[in-house]
Amino acid sequence: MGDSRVRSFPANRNAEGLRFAIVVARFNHPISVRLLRGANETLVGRGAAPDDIEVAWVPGAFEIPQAARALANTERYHAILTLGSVIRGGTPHFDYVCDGVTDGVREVMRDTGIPVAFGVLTTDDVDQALDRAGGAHGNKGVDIALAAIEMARLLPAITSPEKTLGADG
Ligand code: INI
Repeated sequence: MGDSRVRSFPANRNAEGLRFAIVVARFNHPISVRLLRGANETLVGRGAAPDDIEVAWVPGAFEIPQAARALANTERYHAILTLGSVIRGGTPHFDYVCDGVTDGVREVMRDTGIPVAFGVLTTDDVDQALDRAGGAHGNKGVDIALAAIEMARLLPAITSPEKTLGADG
């Protein structure tokens, strides 16, 4: 966009040849499966081979960072996706789980350098979560699959620009 003398890295959302791990929380399972379907369909729709997508289920959102770190440390994946939903109850528990998963995912990304897309819904009620899991407000699984692909393409483009394809190439 704009001045052609300015170097830019165009968004590339082609997932061909990329490997992904998806960590998904079983808590609020009906929401999780909708998010997972959206993420999977988007990765495959963008060219990822189904064999190059691995899914790790964990009990709840609080466990997501630990599994994401273990997966990142294998160095088998170009990006990791995290999916789940935390729904506000009548106690401060919601805040602790939200803090744990957001801080934890950020730390995994910082410590490993591997993109970790954040797809954990944090909502006041189930309806808000359903709206964002294939309902009125789209599907967060789709959004974060695109973010994961884009980041998996961007990082090598920054470090080895000579080997990089153009936008969506
Ligand atoms: N885990 C979630 O993924 N979503 C929630 O809404 C939730 N609530 O409400 O408690 C939740 N709790 C479980 C937590 O993530 C851990 O699995 C548990 O504390 C064991 O470590």
